[in-house]
Amino acid sequence: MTVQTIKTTPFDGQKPGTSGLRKQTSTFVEPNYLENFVASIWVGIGGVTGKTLVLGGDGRYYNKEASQIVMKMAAASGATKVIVGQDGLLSTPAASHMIRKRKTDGGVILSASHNPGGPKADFGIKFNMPNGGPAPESITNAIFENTKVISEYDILDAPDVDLSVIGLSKMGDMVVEVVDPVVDYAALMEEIFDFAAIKDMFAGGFTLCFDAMHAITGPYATEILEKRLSAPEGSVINGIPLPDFGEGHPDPNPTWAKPLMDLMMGPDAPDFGAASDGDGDRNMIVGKGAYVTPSDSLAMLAANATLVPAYKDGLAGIARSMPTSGASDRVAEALGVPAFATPTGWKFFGNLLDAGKATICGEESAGTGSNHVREKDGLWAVLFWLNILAARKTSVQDLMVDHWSKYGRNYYSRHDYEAIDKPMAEKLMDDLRGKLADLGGTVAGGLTIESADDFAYDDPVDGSRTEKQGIRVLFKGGDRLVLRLSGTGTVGATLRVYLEKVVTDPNGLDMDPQEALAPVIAAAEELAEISTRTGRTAPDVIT
Ligand code: VG1
Ligand code: CO
Repeated sequence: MTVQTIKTTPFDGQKPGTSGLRKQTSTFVEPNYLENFVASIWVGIGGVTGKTLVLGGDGRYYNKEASQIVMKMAAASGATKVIVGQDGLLSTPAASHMIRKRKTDGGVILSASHNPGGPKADFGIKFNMPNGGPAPESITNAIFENTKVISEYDILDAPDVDLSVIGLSKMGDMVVEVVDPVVDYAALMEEIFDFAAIKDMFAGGFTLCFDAMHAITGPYATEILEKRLSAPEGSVINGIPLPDFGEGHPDPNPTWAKPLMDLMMGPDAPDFGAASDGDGDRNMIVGKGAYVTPSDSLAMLAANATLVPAYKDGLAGIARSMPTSGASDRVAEALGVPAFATPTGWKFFGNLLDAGKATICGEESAGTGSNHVREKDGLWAVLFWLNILAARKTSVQDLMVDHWSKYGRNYYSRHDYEAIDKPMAEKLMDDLRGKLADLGGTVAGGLTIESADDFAYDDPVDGSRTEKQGIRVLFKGGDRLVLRLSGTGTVGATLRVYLEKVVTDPNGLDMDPQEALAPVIAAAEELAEISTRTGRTAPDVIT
């Protein structure tokens, strides 16, 4: 087995986005495309000589082939060991846990998360640090810089390792340990939650439907919900991971998880519904006839956290991404703990978690997590909800109503305009940015603007500053509009418009969210001319 040094030339656009590098699969399979990026990861993290890495992916098309390439490149560059999930599988939270538990030097996750999979869809890769969290911008920038100048990379000329068999083998001098992807993660969940109480609730007839959307969470959900917690067999649907996710779009929101939404809003709804995304780090929570917005879910988990054994002593703080609604801020205030607002993407929560400043974090895009790992965690959120329902012996609907009556309600929605022309989208943002300074005191959609800015984040732990993280328009009375461009899309640009209205009047807690938000929606149109510029009459996705 010899190390081959392969000559290569840079590819344009290998800049990691919100969560790693995501491109169309057809791009990733081009000769040297993945290899250039992997070699640049090695450079960005200061080399892999003597290091132990975790490797796993969400099972999408090209996962297996890419796993072999990553291992051969790690071996060629002197890595000591790679711990890899059986068949190359690991959910993102399980990978984060594995990195931490085994005290490794980080890990490579092969996933494009909620983006569809298959030869005609998307693929992705990201690096997580020894703390288990996504590489911060200092590292992703270093990786990107190397992709621009790369001229060669090393790869071992070796046969593939059989990833279907659990156990130890070697690739050159490097040890390959194939591990069960589920066991350690399931054990961690048992440590965090009151499994006995949840099990009793199922024994008492509580029903659930978990839609794994043919993505990575299936094996985890089946093991934990059906086997360990004795939820009735069949509670997990679409539980077998498929390379193309059954041609679905594994994004757990009311648009893409429509069959589950229809079930939950219909006469035969079980007590609880949930779905997860491609790589298992997101969650959608639905009660019987009651959809929980992710921003509300974060607030409700935080407000009830002491019912969960792992958080019984309370929370150090609550962190949310800036576009996420302020519902959790009011819980933090009531609990007397700090509230943080970070840019979109989980990489910004890591420092707060590591420093012990925050215990629970969440994003409006259906990501919630805690200091148990350094990623968002879909199944963890589901178990958190189940633990709360078991402890409070209540329904999702009643818990929501109770929460709003105590804290008020943040009506919230996100409107996405997908695959729009990129230069046009950038001009829309630039033009709006240019107007920000003059918006204070003016009226849009009948609402008076209090202030407007382009969000910049000063990390309270390492002092780094991240700019241009979304345009915020704050209206008098607390309503809010946020616009930003997605950093995970692979075709054109995706414009995300985040809408929020706060109501504390007890008589105003039962409105239809889109109706409640109508003035903010009108303001968005007036300020950013979305329909005129995009030519779209309606968003592609409404969450
Ligand atoms: C989206 C979400 C963001 C999330 C990111 C990765 O990013 O908005 O909240 O952290 O996806 O999630 P963007 O840049 O497209 O808005 V995952 O589960 O797709 O890795
Ligand atoms: Co994901």
